[in-house]
Amino acid sequence: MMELTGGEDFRKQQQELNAELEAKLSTGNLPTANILVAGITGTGKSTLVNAIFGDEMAATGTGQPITKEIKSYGNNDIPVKIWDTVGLELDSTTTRESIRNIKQTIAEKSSSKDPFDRMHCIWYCINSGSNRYQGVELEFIKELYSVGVPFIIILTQCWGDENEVNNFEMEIRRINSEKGIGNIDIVQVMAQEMKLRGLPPIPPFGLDKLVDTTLAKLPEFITSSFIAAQKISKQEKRKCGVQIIMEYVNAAQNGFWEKVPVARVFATNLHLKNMFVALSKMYNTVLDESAVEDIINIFNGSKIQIKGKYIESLGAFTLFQINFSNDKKKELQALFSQQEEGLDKEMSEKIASAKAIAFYGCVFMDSIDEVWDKLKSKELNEVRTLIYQLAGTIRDKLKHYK
Ligand SMILES: Nc1nc2c(ncn2[C@@H]2O[C@H](COP(=O)(O)OP(=O)(O)OP(=O)(O)O)[C@@H](O)[C@H]2O)c(=O)[nH]1
Ligand SMILES: [Mg+2]
Repeated sequence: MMELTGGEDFRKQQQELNAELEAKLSTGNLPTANILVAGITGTGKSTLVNAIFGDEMAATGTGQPITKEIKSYGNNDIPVKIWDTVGLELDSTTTRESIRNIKQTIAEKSSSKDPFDRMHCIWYCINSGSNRYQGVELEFIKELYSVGVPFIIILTQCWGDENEVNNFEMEIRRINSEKGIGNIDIVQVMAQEMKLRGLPPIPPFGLDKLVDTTLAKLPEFITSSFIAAQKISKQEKRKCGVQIIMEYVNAAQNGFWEKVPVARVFATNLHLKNMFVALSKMYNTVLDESAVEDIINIFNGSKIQIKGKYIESLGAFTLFQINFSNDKKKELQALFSQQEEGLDKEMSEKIASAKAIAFYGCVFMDSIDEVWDKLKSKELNEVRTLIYQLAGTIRDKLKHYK
């Protein structure tokens, strides 16, 4: 009986969290995912964080000392906060005390009533070349793992002999199971290109695997934040982008969130703008509302505007070029197969806005997707360059449909 109630409470809480997440997704104001990065000095924690979330993460984020051992950093544009454990040394006499303090901080955070405030994942870094997994480090992992936060071991700087690294990984697994620590995920990573004298550089690898593994372990309500913050997997961003578009399409079909009389075209534009901002944030660009307005104005000022009937006939075609999950595709197909003639004015307007939202949403997302590949992250941080690039890409796409 008790268990059933607990289960229902849990489900209810999950539903509430998911509803909250959906609301946040469509505004682009995502909650912040908390990730603790631990491991001894010099294993490559900062290098890894920068590779996943971009250099500006650590550069512009003011590190805030939480305790003697933990510093947190992040910035308002990235929906993730990194909790960095600094300066641990395996042979230091104070290490045990440090470990205790770190564990306590996480445990306190993890008992927070607000699930958004908890620690959502721990990345524990071990240098793949260290070839030892014992003593204080083992204790450290055991302590941290026992808090119950999703936990991943990362073997960093994997540029050495592949067999050796694999053997080391197996050794870690063996010891973990022997010590009853559990079956912890282990990911081999090379966060940054490695240059060795006289040899071609070894490119980074494993970052995508780390993103996937983390996504599989994170509580669902925080996954979109992590997806928006990371710079590795575009595919995941796309999935979330489709979700954002669908929310706006559904809202448009229902007459948007609030009733907007007559000025339907403007209403569509306003919602278009909000959708573009949400999509931009998902692709970690610096486009804010006014930048998006600039882009929309470029098109309002140009001759490239797609008339309703073109959207009608070309919308479906466009959508098929975009990677959608099957059920979303069916939803959009159904939308575009709806005829507006014969419907009353209000209904036909709703459907027309929904089609416009779907069409422009897909074109915008596709363009941002393309630009994201083309530009280096530094350039993506300059609003003007980004507006210019994006407007050009959108124009090229829309020209197709004129
Ligand atoms: N080429 C290459 N160098 C790496 C990689 N990871 C770490 N390094 C190098 O290793 C050194 C230490 O890396 P950091 O990222 O500063 O290590 P850390 O764990 O943050 O160190 P502390 O903050 O002192 O605890 C730096 O010189 C990095 O350039 C990697 O994936 N590739
Ligand atoms: Mg560091």
